[in-house]
Amino acid sequence: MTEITAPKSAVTAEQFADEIREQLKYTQGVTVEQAKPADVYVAASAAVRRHLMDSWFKTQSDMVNGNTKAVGYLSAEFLMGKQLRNALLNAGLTEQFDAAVKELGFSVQDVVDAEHEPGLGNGGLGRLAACFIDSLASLGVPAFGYGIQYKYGIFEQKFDENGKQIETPDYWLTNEEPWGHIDYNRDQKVSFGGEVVEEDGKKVWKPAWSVRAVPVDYMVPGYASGRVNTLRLWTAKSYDEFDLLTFNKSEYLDAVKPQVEAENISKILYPEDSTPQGKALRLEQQYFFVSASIHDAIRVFYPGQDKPDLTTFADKITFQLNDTHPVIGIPELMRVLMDEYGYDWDTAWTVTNKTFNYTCHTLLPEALEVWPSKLIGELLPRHLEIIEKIQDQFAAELKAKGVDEATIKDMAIYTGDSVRMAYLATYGGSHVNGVAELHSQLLKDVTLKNFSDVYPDKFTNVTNGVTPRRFVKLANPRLSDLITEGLGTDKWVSDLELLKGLEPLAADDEFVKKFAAVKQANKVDFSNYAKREYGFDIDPNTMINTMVKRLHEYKRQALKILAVIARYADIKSGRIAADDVMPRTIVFGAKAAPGYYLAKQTIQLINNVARVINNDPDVKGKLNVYFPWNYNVRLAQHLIPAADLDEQISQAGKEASGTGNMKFALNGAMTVGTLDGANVEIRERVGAENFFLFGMTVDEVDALYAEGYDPKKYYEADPRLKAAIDMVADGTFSNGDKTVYEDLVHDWLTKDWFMTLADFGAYTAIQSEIEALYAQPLEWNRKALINVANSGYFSSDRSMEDYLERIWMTGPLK
Ligand code: Z57
Repeated sequence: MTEITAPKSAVTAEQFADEIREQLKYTQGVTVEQAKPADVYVAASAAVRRHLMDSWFKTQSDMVNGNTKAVGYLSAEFLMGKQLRNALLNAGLTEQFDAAVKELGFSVQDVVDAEHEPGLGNGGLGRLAACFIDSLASLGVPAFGYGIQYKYGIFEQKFDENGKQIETPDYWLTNEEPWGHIDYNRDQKVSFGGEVVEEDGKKVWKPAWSVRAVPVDYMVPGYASGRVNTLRLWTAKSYDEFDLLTFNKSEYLDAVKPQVEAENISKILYPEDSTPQGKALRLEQQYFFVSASIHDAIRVFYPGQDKPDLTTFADKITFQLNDTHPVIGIPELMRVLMDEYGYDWDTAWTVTNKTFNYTCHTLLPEALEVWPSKLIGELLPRHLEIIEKIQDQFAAELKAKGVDEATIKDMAIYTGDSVRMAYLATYGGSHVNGVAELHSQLLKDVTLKNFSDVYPDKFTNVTNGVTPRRFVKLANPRLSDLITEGLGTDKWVSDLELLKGLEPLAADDEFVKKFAAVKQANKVDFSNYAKREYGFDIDPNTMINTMVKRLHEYKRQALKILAVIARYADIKSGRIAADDVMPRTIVFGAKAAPGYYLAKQTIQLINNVARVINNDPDVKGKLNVYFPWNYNVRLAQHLIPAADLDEQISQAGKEASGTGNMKFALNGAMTVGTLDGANVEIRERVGAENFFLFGMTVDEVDALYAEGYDPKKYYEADPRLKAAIDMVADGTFSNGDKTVYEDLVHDWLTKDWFMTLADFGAYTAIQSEIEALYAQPLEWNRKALINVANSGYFSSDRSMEDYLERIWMTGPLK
């Protein structure tokens, strides 16, 4: 007997259909006959939301009235993905919805497709935040996600006729958006600019302008926990609806200027991932949402109190700083406590220090934000004063601890010219964590070494995770059913370590064949999806080999495309007989930051390699390359379940964690990867014999840098590599035009900072191992199944438990 514990509402399909009809009629004003799929989508979403309302209220009152510390996850990005299916799952209404929609005469797919995904994040960091708040709700931990409701999310990517990336705005709010509830009556005022004056021996900030921060609340339903938390995303509105003075001078259009400018703050998500731009508007965004969130937490946890006892603040809520983006919250809480509530510096410091913790998501020095003091001084003069004072206190503390002058200088939070936000976060909060074992180690040994020497106890690791609800249960229903069948229970959805119980089944050929059949069916589904959405003809009987992630040099999409070109040349030249080639379909997905030149060249190259290869009869059926544009959460949910082999090939020591690697392993793909980020831990858990490892280690990379890296040497030494690069240079992929990729080729041959050329040999060498295994489907699938069985650790539920125990010191509501 199979034990089924998934939430299931008592509401029948007929009742749910009636609820949709009611919504259509009384709220939207359309009849079922007039309704379009988009109307039904809105109505069904509103109906599900109503089902979650009581749990939402109860969670909030239990949180405020109980004595469980809440988590405030401060993040500039939440890459949520579509909401409807996830809400239905957690409300236990999936089957009723499917039946009701059919009863109303609509196609379930059309209705679900009507939702435009909220792309309020760039990549891993934003998606991680979304997984984390899902897990907190599922664990029953009271939590707020705090961020920004950008009017425009991550750009929509298109490719022009030359294969170049085109960015177009993401108009995600042009249609009715049923999930976010704007709450005008819980607004906050956020001020900027002006000056600091002394009044009666007290510092008083006289700001020059203010914006109105209005919260838009999204429900975050837990799976089988009965809890619904809140994602509160702030939107900026103007107070000066209309400037009467200007208007009277008959400068009509100028009169709305302040409004336009204020609302700019939440207008657009910065499209850079790991490469901050240092723009004033970005700092305005950061302060905007952090200041509003801090004041919101005071409002929520000290309701109706004029003189709250904020010395207890850190017992009410713990704020997690998701990267350096919200770190201005540290001086902001100091300012609020001192200037708005009258506490002295030391009291304010104690509370602030206890309240904040910082997660670092990178090892790239250029990704750690450093703000010019001038900018902070102009925008937030009082905060700059506080930062200077924090620096004085910090330097004195270091001196007292016996740290030498040179090191104190190296560690400066405030250098006079600039403010280093990672250092401010490390000193200003209680804990600092990296996002995978290797990353946390490198943070201590390299990036934040001085800090770890002085404050060793602050440093810890929490390995990232992903939510099994969205990335297994929703994305891969076939595998989910098979897992439930194999385990005899569906409890794994909220206790992913139970997947371990599948391991013995890897010895059962019949079960492995069922597992293989699931993968095959998913590949057929994906092939149909790719045909429908992109017009691609993907052969589901070939190996599906994926590389999906932001386009970044350190991730080394260049390594993959060079290997593809080399393989193409092998077949063309007859060096490998076409019949000996194991057919592969390579699927790339990647957005490049709009100003990232080499990344954009790489995208263009991939598109043109795809064009040439897919049109060459000599390799037909053997090698195909597809690059579906606009990789996003929706595409991820369709592609990941269909992958046979996934690429995680960053230069060792550069990918902080990776989370795509976890999603692929959980869905039964094999990984080819370097010893980087969470790959290390995945390999440890699934077993070295079930992971295709290649490439230099961190130590080897360091040694090669130290010795002086010369990419030309590798180019000259490996004829296959040379041939591949020469093909890029000689115009094979640019209709004979040698100028198109000259900058890219020049970079490879003279710089190649991430050592793509040095790892090329190892990367191509492991391909024969991969192909030998793939030629034995049963053995391949056995190993893939062992990957699934041993990936339960990579649930974001486990990540949350680690944060709760090591950093937040709180737990589920009673
Ligand atoms: C981002 O997506 C990540 C780090 C950053 O500093 C910024 Br900005 C954006 C990514 C890392 O590159 C991944 O390795 C990691 O898995 C992810 O954050 C979540 O921790």
